[in-house]
Amino acid sequence: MQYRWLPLATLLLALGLGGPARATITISTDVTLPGDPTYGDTLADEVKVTGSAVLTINAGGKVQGPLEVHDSSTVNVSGGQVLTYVTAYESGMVHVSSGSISEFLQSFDTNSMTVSGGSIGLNFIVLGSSTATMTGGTIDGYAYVSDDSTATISGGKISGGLLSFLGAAVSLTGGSIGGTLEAQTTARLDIFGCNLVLTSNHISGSLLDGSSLDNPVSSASGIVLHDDLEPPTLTCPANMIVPATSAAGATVSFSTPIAFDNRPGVSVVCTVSGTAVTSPRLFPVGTTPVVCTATDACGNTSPCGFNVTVLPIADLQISQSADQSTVKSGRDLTYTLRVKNTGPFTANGVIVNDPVPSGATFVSAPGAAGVPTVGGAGTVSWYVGTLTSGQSVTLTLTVRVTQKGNSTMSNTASVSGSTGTPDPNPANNAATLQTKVIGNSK
Ligand SMILES: [Ca+2]
Ligand SMILES: [Ca+2]
Repeated sequence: MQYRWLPLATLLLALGLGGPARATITISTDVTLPGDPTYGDTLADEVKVTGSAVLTINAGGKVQGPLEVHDSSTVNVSGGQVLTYVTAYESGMVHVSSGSISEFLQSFDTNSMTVSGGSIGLNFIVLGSSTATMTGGTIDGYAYVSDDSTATISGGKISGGLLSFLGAAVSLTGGSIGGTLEAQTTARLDIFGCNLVLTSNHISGSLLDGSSLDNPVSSASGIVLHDDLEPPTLTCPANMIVPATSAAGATVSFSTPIAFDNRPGVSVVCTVSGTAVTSPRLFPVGTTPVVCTATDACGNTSPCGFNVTVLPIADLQISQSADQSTVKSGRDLTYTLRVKNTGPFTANGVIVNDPVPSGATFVSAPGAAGVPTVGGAGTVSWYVGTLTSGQSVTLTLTVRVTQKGNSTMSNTASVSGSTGTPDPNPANNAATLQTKVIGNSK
């Protein structure tokens, strides 16, 4: 162990020379304070936790101590108080998430310790190949890390300073450190942040959690700075094409672009015309570019983009009637087709098709662009072109009935538009009319 840098009072306590002799309470089965039937809310003497026992100190629980954690046992300080100090031996574990340890927390062997909340009144001492993690809480004194131990600090507050010795490996990504940063005699202190600057006796910059670093340095030889200069990578969704659902456009859901970075803390914002947007969003008819930017914890950025195209829609509909509900075989029959665009947008490329019914031959179709020969069979086509919303057109087809009487003749006409103007209601794009055929007129 390396005691050269520890204050004398801490050293005496660490060697067990500081306190008056007390009785020892040995705990070898799980105990939770307050509420344990044997102990109530207080362990009033020195306490030794052994075996694989778990001692949990919740709010209202109190341990006089000193408190020793041996073997593979665990102490959870989750809201109560340890009025002296806590020492971990062998593979003992200590987790401080709330509450307080009035003096110090120390580990001597291959211990595992976490501090995520609460407070430690003096020092956090990590020795003997221990592993320590600090994500929150406060340490009013120093953090000492030595003897090949490792410590990871990403949050919380250490008021005194962060000192490492003798093969220790310390990683600092966040939190607040008062006082000096040291990495002496083969220790290594890796600092991850943004715009880190190390001069001979001072270090400044910001850590990855955004907290600022502005500390004296007593030895810079083992301090390694890791500025994040690497921008995130950002992958946008593919371009989207959707039909409008109303004259206003369409409400479109898009997935948030996926960002990766070498450090935590990357954020993604998407904008349309410079204004932040989130999914789902109403997009107007037409093509709208969406621009997204990923920003990492150090302000490095990467862009990506995608287009949302909302197609105009037009509900075309067709209906038909005939000039006779009952026709004699051999006579002519005229169908009237009525085609309407009920909107909400203009329809383009409108085509009406009407195959001459079987049992009839073609006679005439005014305005049709494609017709069968007179007396023949085939499909009549009208290229109507553009129909604005609400506009309609009426077409006629005359056929000669050739099928025998006492039968039924069926005519089906259909309408379609450009694929660039989808039809939200295809069910009314075809109409069929049945006409009764009676005996030969000749
Ligand atoms: Ca980065
Ligand atoms: Ca339709």
